[in-house]
Amino acid sequence: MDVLFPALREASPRPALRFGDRALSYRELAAVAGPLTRRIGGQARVAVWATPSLETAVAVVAALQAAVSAVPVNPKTGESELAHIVSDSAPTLVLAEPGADLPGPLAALPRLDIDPYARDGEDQELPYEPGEETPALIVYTSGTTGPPKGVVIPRRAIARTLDALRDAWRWTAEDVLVHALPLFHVHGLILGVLGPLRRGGSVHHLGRFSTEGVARELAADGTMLFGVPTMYHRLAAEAGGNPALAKALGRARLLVSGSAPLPLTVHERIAAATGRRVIERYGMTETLMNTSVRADGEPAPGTVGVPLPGVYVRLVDDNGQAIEESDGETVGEVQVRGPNLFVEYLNRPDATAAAFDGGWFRTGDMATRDAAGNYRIVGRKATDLIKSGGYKIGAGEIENALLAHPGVAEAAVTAEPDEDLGERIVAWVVRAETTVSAPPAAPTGPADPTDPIAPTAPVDEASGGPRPSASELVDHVARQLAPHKRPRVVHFLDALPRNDMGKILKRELHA
Ligand code: MCA
Ligand code: AMP
Repeated sequence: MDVLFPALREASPRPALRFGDRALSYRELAAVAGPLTRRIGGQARVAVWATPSLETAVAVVAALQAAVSAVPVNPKTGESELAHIVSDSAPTLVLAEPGADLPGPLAALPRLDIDPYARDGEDQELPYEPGEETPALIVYTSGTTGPPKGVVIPRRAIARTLDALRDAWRWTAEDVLVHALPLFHVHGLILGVLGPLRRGGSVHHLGRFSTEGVARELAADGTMLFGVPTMYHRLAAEAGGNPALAKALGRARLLVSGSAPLPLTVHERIAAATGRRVIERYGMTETLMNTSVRADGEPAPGTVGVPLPGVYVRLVDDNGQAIEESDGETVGEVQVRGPNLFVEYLNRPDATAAAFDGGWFRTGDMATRDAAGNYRIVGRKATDLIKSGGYKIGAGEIENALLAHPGVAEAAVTAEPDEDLGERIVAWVVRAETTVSAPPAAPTGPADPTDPIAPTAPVDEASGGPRPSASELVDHVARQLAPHKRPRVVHFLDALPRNDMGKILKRELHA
């Protein structure tokens, strides 16, 4: 296939990566990646401890150049989720920043520390570019039930998506992308790091999101900003009263939102404060990017724009028939075909087969299409998938984690609207009527006073012993899965509403 990162091969002196005050040009990146490819070449698969750092970017670039597939791991992943990811993906080596304290299953693997400034004597040539179907990344994503699935993403999907975005966004080597997204998902890693590198442009990563950081980088030389709606919500809330932030946002060539729907109110507040419109694009771990509002097109707030070049998108009704209407009203499931698609779910041929409808990938998203061809996402087929802060979270995985707590007899998880997060996770719990002891080493700190969860453990009337408090259950989920999967609200009930078959009636819970 063509070269994934031409500027890296040319060892251009132009700036490539910047994280805080640490930066690498393409020439420097090639000089550190070359020797690394030799050290990791031949590995079956590597895990990358994906902190928001220069080390992570270097590790992923080196793995891609070495044709070794990389599994980016959220450093906050909890015990049971990490055990699953490591046993499912079976990495033979872990790449991490020096000094990182790796937890159990990763600590047991051979480890290679990444020093972005290491110079291994003579410059090493980068190896030949591997074929386009070579798996590049395995990114874990949640489904409605069970543990997350590993999405096998080939080089072809990365190259084609990034080239389609070049066209839609007029993305060039002159662009300086600003972002603060995590580096273990498609948005932050593929679009946010590999995107600038494919163009020969540069990325400034903030390390962690803050409105001040965004204002500073856009006021300097940033030309584009990528964020999730929660970030734009926070920027919109502040831009009205912060002229420096409003001016910095107004200077940007392109403000792009994705991973979840951006409410119209946020679109309007940003436009009013900055004079600049946010554009939305729509994608998925399995499909990378499908549609976008074009930089050179009509603004279309509330829509995710038109299919990207090379991507086929259709709407399908409940009977499996393609919807021909482009009336902005008829709702169908979005199905996608094109070079942007993944190869398979790792070790899950059953799930892979079920995800396709004769070559079309079923996204599970429901949408309409208007006369101009713009898609509008109106919801999801499965109510058991939650999008909170731009993270996809399955109700089933949280229910399983809650049920694994000895103090929980029954559990159901739902979502409710949240101004900041889009959706917040709500847990409905029936506690076991027995005395429970807290799991070992449970740091049951006080609950956030702004969280509507009970701060203390009530006493079990039958046994007189403590029953798990809301904050204990919240910590338990954060510890087992990941902090962003923790319930924000916990309700305790005497019983869950069920139908005659024993199925939980989730709709009745919020009533
Ligand atoms: C809180 N924390 C805890 C607990 N409670 N830790 C342990 N136990 C607890 N009980 C910690 C958290 O780890 C975090 O730590 C801090 O408290 C605050 O957490 P939280 O409130 O959850 O987050 P936030 O700081 O408010 O973050 C909002 C955010 C974030 C920055 C918008 O949600 C975010 O980065 N979202 C991006 C999601 C994303 O990239 N999605 C892309 C996937 P600390 O402060 O140390 O972190 S979708 C995709 O890729 C597709 C293809 C697409 O279309 O884009
Ligand atoms: P993930 O599996 O984490 O990659 O998330 C993919 C899902 O995020 C999609 O199936 C959509 O439900 C949602 N999504 C991504 N971008 C948008 C957007 N611009 N508007 C609405 N939903 C989006």
